[in-house]
Amino acid sequence: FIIDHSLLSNISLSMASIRLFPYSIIQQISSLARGNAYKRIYSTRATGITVDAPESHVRRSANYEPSSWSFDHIQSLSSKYTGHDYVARANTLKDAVKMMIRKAGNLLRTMELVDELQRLGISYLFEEEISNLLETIYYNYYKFPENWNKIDLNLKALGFRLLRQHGYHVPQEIFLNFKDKNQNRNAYLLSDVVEMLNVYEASYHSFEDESILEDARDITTKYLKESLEKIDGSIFSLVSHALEQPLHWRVPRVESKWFIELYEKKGGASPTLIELAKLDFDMVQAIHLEDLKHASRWWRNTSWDTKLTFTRDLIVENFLWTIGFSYLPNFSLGRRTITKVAVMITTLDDVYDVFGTLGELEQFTDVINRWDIEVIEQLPDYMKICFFGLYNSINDITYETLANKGFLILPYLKKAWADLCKAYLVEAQWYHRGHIPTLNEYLNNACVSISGPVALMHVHFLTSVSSIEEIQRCIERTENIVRYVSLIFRLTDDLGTSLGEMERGDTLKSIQLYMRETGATEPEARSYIKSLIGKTWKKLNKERAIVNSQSSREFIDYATNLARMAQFMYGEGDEDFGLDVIKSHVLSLLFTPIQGI
Ligand code: 0FV
Ligand code: MN
Ligand code: MN
Ligand code: MN
Ligand code: MN
Repeated sequence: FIIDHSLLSNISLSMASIRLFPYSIIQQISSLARGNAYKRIYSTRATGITVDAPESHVRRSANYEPSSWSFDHIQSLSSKYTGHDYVARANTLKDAVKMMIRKAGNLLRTMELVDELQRLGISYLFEEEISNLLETIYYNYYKFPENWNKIDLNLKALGFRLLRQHGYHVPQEIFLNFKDKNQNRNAYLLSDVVEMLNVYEASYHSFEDESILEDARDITTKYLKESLEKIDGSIFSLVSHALEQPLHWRVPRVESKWFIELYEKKGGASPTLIELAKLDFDMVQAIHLEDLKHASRWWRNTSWDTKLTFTRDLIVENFLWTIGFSYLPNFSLGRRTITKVAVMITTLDDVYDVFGTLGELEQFTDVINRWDIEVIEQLPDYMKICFFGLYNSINDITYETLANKGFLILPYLKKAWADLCKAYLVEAQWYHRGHIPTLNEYLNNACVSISGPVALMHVHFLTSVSSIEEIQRCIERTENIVRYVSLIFRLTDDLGTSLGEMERGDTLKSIQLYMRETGATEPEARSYIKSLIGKTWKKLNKERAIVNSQSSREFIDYATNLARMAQFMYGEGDEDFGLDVIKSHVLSLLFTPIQGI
């Protein structure tokens, strides 16, 4: 049992906070009655008093590591890839690529070019060209089944994926008979592997009831696994990368970094595309650094790192999440805001999971609900710091939106934060009272406590949509999307963090609950949770197709990216958030330009 002495000296968490709770006696009795193993001695250096603490007064510690990057280090970061010369060079290259798009010639080369631009992370520079192209291609080849015989399987697959990505409906029947034709395929011609790879990637855009695509996924997965023995070079890298995780599940910025390096090594790549992709990567990274520095100054101003030392100090890691939502230059305010949001989420989460006593948490939740600065007097000092910091930051965000866009978002934000804290409290009550929920009961609450809904509520107001009526409509229509994304987020978080959480003491998470309910072993439970993630992706795909309106597209893409980012941050689910793996991603995505310093 570890007491954080630095906290005790920073904010005087005296015995007064314990005396505030008249019902602590009752809890002491009930915890004794349960023979509670968590009863510990609670001693404060500040007062030197030692008391026999009831369960609810045991302050746990997560023993989080200190931040890997100091404030001064973050503020000292800079990139040379800014300024007129780089912009001018990028513009010249952009014109050259526009010419390439116009002159691509045949359908296959055109589609491959669109795919490459996307994977290189520069398709956003050619949005209009690409959307015109896809529209023409859709009406000429994919919309009408009588035209399907004009294109071969590889083209069907490539087009199917690109068109579904962009919100066009191409039915699964375009792959009718695929299964029969591929029963005995055993040649490993390069063109075959490419074709099977494209069908494989297409199959991840399926909805729940699309069995043709389901079969296509099984067949291509098997084929590609076997092909690994027979292929090498860049096609080997492409196939093994795809088998690790399909393109549809990958975080765009991370994928681009990987793909640019592969594309350069691959023979026959366009030097213009390579140069533009690298230059753009580095120029965009320069923008990210400024966003990070901004967020880090906010973090310094909250003083939370010194006042609330029990919490995670993860400003850089939290910033990395926001690059997952969107890396585009026009999402700067979004990254700055979401970094603050993510920091406040992780801090509140630690208050509820690790540091707060149940009585304190009930009071805190009440204050959040009332959203009233007048009533914080009753809170312990560390919670005053916490609530006041949150209150100020949310008001700042609200004010910024009011001044720039002319509408008042406070009611939406207040509700989203209150819902989050209510869900946190439910988990704290389960834990402290020893209640074990059913998996379903848990998931209903855990889809909120994972913070997807609150983060995405903020994102609604950070897109380029400037009409409050349209945003309002988007909020209503994307409720299911938010729910599915949050479920994927929750399940991947549980795969990645629940072992540490069980050691520290926490409510049982999805894996442990599934094991309890079914008698499954841990590996079985993990594989069940992974299958649930796959199923949820299909629901999400369907919902993306249903909601499909121009003004919600941006939000839907950011939301989908949150699911992707969760899968990226937690890896295969055996690593913990904030560890060395993430450190290496920070260095590679954030601190190191592709073309060198
Ligand atoms: C989860 O932590 C956590 F803090 C996340 C996912 C932070 C990032 C948030 C956003 C980018 C919006 P933890 O595993 O402690 O959460 P639970 O809910 O399991 O306590
Ligand atoms: Mn929690
Ligand atoms: Mn937690
Ligand atoms: Mn927890
Ligand atoms: Mn967790």
